[in-house]
Amino acid sequence: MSVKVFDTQEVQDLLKAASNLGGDKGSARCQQIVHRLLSDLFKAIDDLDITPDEVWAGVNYLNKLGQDGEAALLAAGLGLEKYLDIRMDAADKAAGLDGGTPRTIEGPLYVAGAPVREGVSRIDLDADADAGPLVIRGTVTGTDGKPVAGAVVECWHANSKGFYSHFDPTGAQTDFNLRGAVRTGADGKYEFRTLMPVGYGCPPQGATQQLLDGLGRHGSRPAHVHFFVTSEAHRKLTTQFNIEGDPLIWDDFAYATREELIPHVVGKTGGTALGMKADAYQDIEFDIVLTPLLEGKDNQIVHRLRASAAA
Ligand code: MBD
Ligand code: FE
Repeated sequence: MSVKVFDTQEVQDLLKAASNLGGDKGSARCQQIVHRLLSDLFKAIDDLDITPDEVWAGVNYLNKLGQDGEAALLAAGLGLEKYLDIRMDAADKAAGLDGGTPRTIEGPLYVAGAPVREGVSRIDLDADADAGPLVIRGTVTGTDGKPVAGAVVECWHANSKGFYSHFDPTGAQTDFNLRGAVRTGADGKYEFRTLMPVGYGCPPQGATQQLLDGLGRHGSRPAHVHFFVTSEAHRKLTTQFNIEGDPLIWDDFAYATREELIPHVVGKTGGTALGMKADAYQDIEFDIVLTPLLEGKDNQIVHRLRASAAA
């Protein structure tokens, strides 16, 4: 069947009616976006001769996606979240803002509410026999190189199974295991005492992996650590680093890897004195450079639904 109906008056009228384009109730922005997205979908159905069976498979897929609570996970896996970063990078460049630590995607697994400590926080609250000790530390500066006092550095990462607390299907972790927040002092320094993470994999029976299977793609990420860094006089930074040496570093299903975000991992001793679970530990120095407000405003604040818990 290679009929083409998209450009007919009937279909164009249908699109306008369905989105209530130009209507006096509802939101003009909502109407505009729905009209455009629905038009693009209708056009794709015409162009690719997408069959009724395929359309209903897609509609059903959306139900499963919602049931599984994986819409934000799929957004990461399809590169939508990366695309937003590419656009924000371009906007920064156009505004002449550069020199900060590169952003990379937040992902769907942040939990708000970690207790804020001064300078250093031990965040491995639950035992994890398969994970070795890790210190993550660095200095927060501005693009002028001066330490930033009063910055809040939040981090979160997976355990030795690649699971995040609060979202762990095994129920093995308390809410803020491997999640922390520290406030910098005058020296701008922060430090987390924690355990080495392992890379994440999408739930094998979930909607995201189902689609990835159809594309012949894997659903895994290299081991990584997420950060939010906030400071009154700077823009909020959302970033991550990868664990050097992970074989998936340049094969991340969520496309978050950036060359500047692969700090060295250095073996050290003296962990016992730091309260770590063993004397030999891995050390990652990750300095963070924040960018100034743009005309007095933080244009990097992203509003999205996020989990939260009470510490
Ligand atoms: C993760 O840990 C993650 O960071 C992203 C982006 C998607 C799924 C799991
Ligand atoms: Fe993650």
